[in-house]
Amino acid sequence: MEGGTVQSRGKLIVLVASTSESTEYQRSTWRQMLLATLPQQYARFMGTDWSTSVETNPDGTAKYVPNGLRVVESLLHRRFPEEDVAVCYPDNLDLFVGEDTRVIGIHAHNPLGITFATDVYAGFYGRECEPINAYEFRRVVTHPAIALYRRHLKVIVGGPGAWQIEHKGLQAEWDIDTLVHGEAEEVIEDLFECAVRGDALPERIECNSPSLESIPIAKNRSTFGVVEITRGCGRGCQFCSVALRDGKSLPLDHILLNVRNQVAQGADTIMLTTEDLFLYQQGKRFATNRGALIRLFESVANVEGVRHIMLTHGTMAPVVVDPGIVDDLHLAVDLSVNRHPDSTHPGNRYAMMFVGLETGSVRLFRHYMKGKSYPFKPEQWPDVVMKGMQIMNRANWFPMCTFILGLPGETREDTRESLDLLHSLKDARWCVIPTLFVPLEETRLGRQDGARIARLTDLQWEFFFTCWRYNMDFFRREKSVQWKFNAGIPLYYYTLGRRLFGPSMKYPLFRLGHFPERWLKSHLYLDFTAGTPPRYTASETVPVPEHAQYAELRVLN
Ligand code: B12
Ligand code: SF4
Repeated sequence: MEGGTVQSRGKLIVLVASTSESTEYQRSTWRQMLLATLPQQYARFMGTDWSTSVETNPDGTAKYVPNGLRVVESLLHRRFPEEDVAVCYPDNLDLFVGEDTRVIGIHAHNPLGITFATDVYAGFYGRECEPINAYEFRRVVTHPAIALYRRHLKVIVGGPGAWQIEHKGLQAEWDIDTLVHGEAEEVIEDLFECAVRGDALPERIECNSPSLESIPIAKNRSTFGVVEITRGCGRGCQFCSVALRDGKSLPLDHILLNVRNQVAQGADTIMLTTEDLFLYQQGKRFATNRGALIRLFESVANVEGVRHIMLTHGTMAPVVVDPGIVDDLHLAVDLSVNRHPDSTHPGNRYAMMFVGLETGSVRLFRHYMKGKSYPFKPEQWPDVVMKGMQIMNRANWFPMCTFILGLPGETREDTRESLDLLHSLKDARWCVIPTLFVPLEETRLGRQDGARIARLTDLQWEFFFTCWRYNMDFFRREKSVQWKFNAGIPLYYYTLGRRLFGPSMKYPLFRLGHFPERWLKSHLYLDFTAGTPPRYTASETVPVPEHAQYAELRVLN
C-alpha cells in the first residue's frame, strides 16, 4: 500500500458507508435487509458475522458501497482532483483520515433501523435492542479516527435515511455538522467546497429534485451493481417519500455507461433500480412502454460481463393491464440470481421484485394510495392483486410484497379485509413482509403517529404471523429443523413474548409455530381448515375502467 503517506496526512475528503449497508453477501438482498432488523446483541447466535463481509481494494479503499455514495463521489470528482477523494469502509478510516482531511461524508440508508419493518423485529428481543444496522452506523459516526481530527473536520451525513438522525435528535450528540435530506446532486459540490474551506455549514439542507442532466455517471462500483433507471414516481401514496416527485427515466446511454462501469470494476450483477420498473420511459398517465423495457433488458444483458439482472420495485396494476409484459421481460427470470424448486423455469430461476400491496382494505386504499391501482379503481384493488399475482407467478415472477399495518385510522374491519386478501393469496408463490406504518417526515402523513408493535391488536398480530407462516412454508423446506423452530415458539411466548406484548400475540404466534389449525380456528379470524374458501379468487380479466368514469378519482398529474 502507498499507505505511508496516506496514513500520516490523510485524504482531503473521505466518504464512508457502514459495512451492513454495503455488503453484497451471497448477492442476497433479503439477507442485507435482515441486517436492518436483527438485534446486534444476539447477532453472533444468529450467524450474521457476514454483516461485515465486504471487499477492499489493495489500496484500502472500498470495492463497493451503496450507489448514493458513488453518485456523491462522482459529483465531487467534478470539483476536486480524484486523488483528493477516498471512499472506504469504517475499518479503514484510519488509513484515510489524517491531518489533511477536511470533510467526512457518511452515507445513511437506514442508519437507526427505524423505518418500515426494521425496528419491529429487533423489538422482539426487548426495547433496548439495537438492530445491526444501527450498531454499525454508530460505529462509523463515533469512529476514533474522526474524533482524533475532529477539530479541523466537517462531518456531513446524507442518504435516504438521514431523516432518522434528526427524528431521534442525535445530530448534536454525534457531532454532525450537516444533515443532507433528499436528492443531493445540485448541492454536493458547493457544500463540500465550503466544508473544505472550513466555512460554517447549515445544520440541515433540504434538496430539490435535480434535472436529469445533473445526475452523474457513477464511476465506481455500487453494492449489488445498482444502476438507476428511473427516479421519482408520482403515483402519490401519502405515506411515501417519493410520492410527489415526478417520475423521470434516465436515458438508455446513461444507464449503459453505468452498467459498463460496474462490470469494469468486477460486478457481474446489475440491479436495475427504480420505484416502479413499469414507469421506465412511461407514456402518458403511467402507460407502460413495453418496447423501451424490452430494449433496456436486452441492452443490459448484452453488455459483456453481465451475468445476472436483479430488480427493485414495481407495481401490480401495469401487469394486469398488459399481462404479456412479464413474459416479454423473461430476461429478469433467465438472468435472476434466485432459484426455487417451485419455479417452472428450466434452471428453477425466478424473478424477484418488491411490490407494495400495503392493504386489503379498499377504504384505506382509497384514502391513502389510490394512485397505486391506476388505471383501475380503488375498489378493484383486491382483484388487481389477485390477478397480478397470478400473471406474475405463471411467468415465474415471485414478488416480495409488503403490507403496512397500523395506517392512521385503521379499524378492525380494515384489518379483517387485509386478512381476507392474505388468505386468498395462500397458494401464491411470493414472499410477504408485514411492516408497521412509519410516518416518514417528508410525506403527507409525516405528522401522524406511527404504529407501535406493543400496540398491535390480536387481528394485526394474526396478519403479522400469518405472513411469516406463509414465508416459512414456502422458503424453508428442511422439515428436520422445522420441529425445533415450532418447539421454540411457546418457549419464546411464555418466557418473553407474553411479558413484552401481552396475550393478544399468543394464538397468531402459535400459527407461526404450526399448531393445529383446528384448535387455532376458534381463537383466530382466518380459518385454514378445509371448510372456509378464501374471499377472493383471480378473475378471468379485470376490466380497465373508462377514463371518463375514472376521472374524478384521479390524484395524478
Ligand atoms: C437499491 C435499494 C436497496 C438495496 C441495496 C441497498 C444498498 N445497500 O445499496 C436493498 C434491496 C438491499 C435495500 C435494502 C433496504 N432498503 Co433500500 N432502497 C434501495 C433503492 C431502491 C435504491 C437506492 C439507490 O441506490 N438509489 C439511488 C441513489 C442515487 O439515491 P440515494 O441513495 O438516495 O442517494 C442520493 C441522496 O440520498 C444523497 N446521498 C446519498 N448518500 C449520501 C452521502 C452524503 C455524505 C451526502 C451529502 C448525500 C448522500 O445523494 C444521492 C444523490 O442524490 C431505494 C429507493 C430509491 N429509489 O432510492 C430504497 C430505499 C433507500 N430503501 C429503503 C429501505 C427502507 C430499505 C430497508 C430498510 C428495507 C427493509 N425494510 O428491510 C433495507 C435496509 C438495508 C440495509 N442494510 O441498510 C427506503 C429508505 C427509507 C428510509 N431510509 O427511511 C427506500 C427509500 C425505499 C422506500 N421508498 O421505502 N435497499
Ligand atoms: S407507487 Fe410506490 S413509489 Fe409510487 S408513490 Fe406509491 S409507494 Fe411511493
